[in-house]
Amino acid sequence: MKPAPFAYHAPSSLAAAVDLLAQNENAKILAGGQSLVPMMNFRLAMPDHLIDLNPVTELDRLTVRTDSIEIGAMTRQRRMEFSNELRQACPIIGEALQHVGHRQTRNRGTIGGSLAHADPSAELPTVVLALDGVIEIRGPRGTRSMPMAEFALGFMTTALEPDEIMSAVTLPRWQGPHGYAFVEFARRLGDFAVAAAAVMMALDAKGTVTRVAVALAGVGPVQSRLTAVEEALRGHRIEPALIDSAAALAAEGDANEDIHASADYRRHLAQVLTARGLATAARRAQTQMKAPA
Ligand SMILES: Cc1cc2nc3c(=O)[nH]c(=O)nc-3n(C[C@@H](O)[C@H](O)[C@H](O)COP(=O)(O)OP(=O)(O)OC[C@H]3O[C@@H](n4cnc5c(N)ncnc54)[C@H](O)[C@@H]3O)c2cc1C
Repeated sequence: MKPAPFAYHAPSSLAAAVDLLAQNENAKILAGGQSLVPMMNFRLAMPDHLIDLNPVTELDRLTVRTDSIEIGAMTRQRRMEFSNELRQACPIIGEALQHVGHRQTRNRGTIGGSLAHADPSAELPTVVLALDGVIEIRGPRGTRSMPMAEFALGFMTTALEPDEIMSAVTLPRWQGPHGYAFVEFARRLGDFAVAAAAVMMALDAKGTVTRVAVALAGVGPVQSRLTAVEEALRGHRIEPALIDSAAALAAEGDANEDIHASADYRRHLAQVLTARGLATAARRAQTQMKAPA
């Protein structure tokens, strides 16, 4: 199918893109086009104006600092996947990207597009939520930022106003030895997750969980932080029985039901994937602690 007719704009700066978005009604931002273009082809999206961010080079940046990582909204998923600096600073991102679509979609797809599209099964928003990422937003009223936990409001809905553009995401870096894991169940390689879990974990010398973050995708209408699981782990020595009892809490609560999986099956996956993610993150944290400084 072909999209409905639209006017195409190619601004060369973020400021110009914000102006165009403010001036034109029923306008849409085009990033990698991997979700928007199929939706336009099916006429599920029919913007009158398409504002292409691809010429806005200031949005394509990846800066790894000692305490944080800043990623411009137009940074391609493939660039993130291949960045040695990012792999060393925050390997969970690369692990999650292995599950994001296909090589071809990652060549075009951007981090901003994935977060703004807000698919509840998408991997990158899950990782950004687990890492307490902060979203930077530019609009005609200036720049604002908000935690990822407040950015995704519901099924494919974000806190972006219609005249705002996501410009970057900042990820605070975990300091000291820690483990990570991104685990997913999908019907086929490259498909969206039926369910997925992102886990970060730090242990002390005795194996006690000092810090932990668990985020889940694909189960509810939006990615969620499993705070009950985190609380059950924090301050306790990590061992298989603790992982099992904490992961059981992931199965509590509502779950989506659709052609891919029943609600019960999704709850089961939530528990299994959380347990696997916790075990892998704990093992990696222990290995990190033994590694020579
Ligand atoms: C075959 C196939 C398989 C896929 N599998 C997966 C998968 O397993 N997991 C997954 O997460 N994704 C998957 N995707 C989608 C993924 O490839 C996209 O990269 C992602 O969903 C959107 O990113 P994009 O840069 O292509 O954004 P676009 O498609 O260009 O835009 C998506 C939406 O975000 C808005 N938007 C984009 N950038 C901004 C911005 N900076 N500010 C405000 N709004 C913005 C657009 O207006 C649009 O509404 C798949 C796609 C295909 C075609």
